[in-house]
Amino acid sequence: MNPLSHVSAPDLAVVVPIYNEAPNIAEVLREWYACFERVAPNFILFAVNDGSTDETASILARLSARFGVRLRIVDKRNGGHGSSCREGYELALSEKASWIFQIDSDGQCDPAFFARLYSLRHGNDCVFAYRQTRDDGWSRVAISACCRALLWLVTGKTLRDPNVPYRLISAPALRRALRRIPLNFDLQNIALSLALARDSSLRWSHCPIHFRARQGGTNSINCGKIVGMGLRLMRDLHRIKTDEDPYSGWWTRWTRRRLAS
Ligand SMILES: Nc1nc2c(ncn2[C@@H]2O[C@H](COP(=O)(O)OP(=O)(O)OP(=O)(O)O)[C@@H](O)[C@H]2O)c(=O)[nH]1
Ligand SMILES: [Mg+2]
Repeated sequence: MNPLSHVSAPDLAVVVPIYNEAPNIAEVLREWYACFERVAPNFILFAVNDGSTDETASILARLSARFGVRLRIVDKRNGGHGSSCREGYELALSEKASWIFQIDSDGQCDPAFFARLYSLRHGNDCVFAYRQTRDDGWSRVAISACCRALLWLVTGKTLRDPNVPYRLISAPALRRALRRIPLNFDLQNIALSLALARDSSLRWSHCPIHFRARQGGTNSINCGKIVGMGLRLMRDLHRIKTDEDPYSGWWTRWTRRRLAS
């Protein structure tokens, strides 16, 4: 039986990708649960355990007993942040949630800003936070700048913080955008920002936040990994160019033109 069968379609579905976050996950879920219960009590939270090899799975199982049906634990093979978000997004849509909110699971996202961000949904389709101040170092600031430049190059638009893991999207906007993004695209959240920014029918709002440093555990994305991510992004763009699959959104056409010239 679907454990949520007695819960009405949620106003809010929260997607949390998790990989080896044993030092953080209990506190992150505790503080966010308290926040959602106050601000958006008809919510469900998808904790997407991305094949963690530490104690994350057993901690989540314990939390499941404490938090009940609003916590949905999803176990998957490790596929990275993008594939975890994508799986969570698809599940959120299948539960008919009105709004989908994504955060990370290492304690960098502070619930103190959520009430304000959530209140901005009225009359909007996308409410993205932007990191006005942040404690996670220059390399992360540089990554965000690269994402902003890429988005501008592809769409001609500037989003203040295209890779921010603090984003609220209406279900219809998310559904339309995901249709344009191949499942095997590695950096799903960057692709999602591109697809949303490109949709001229959407209304946007932005909300300043402070982004904390990772609360526990070790920094998992070093310079080598960042270069790898950049290379995979280029590979994905190339794959869109050469794929014979039926995907034929604006981005494929644009990329094909660019890579062919
Ligand atoms: N690194 C990594 N993170 C994943 C993976 N799957 C899901 N995640 C989650 O994705 C989020 C972002 O990863 P982080 O390692 O925090 O990336 P970051 O914020 O750039 O780097 P930090 O400074 O280490 O926090 C976290 O909530 C992870 O738990 C994966 O395969 N690898
Ligand atoms: Mg992080």
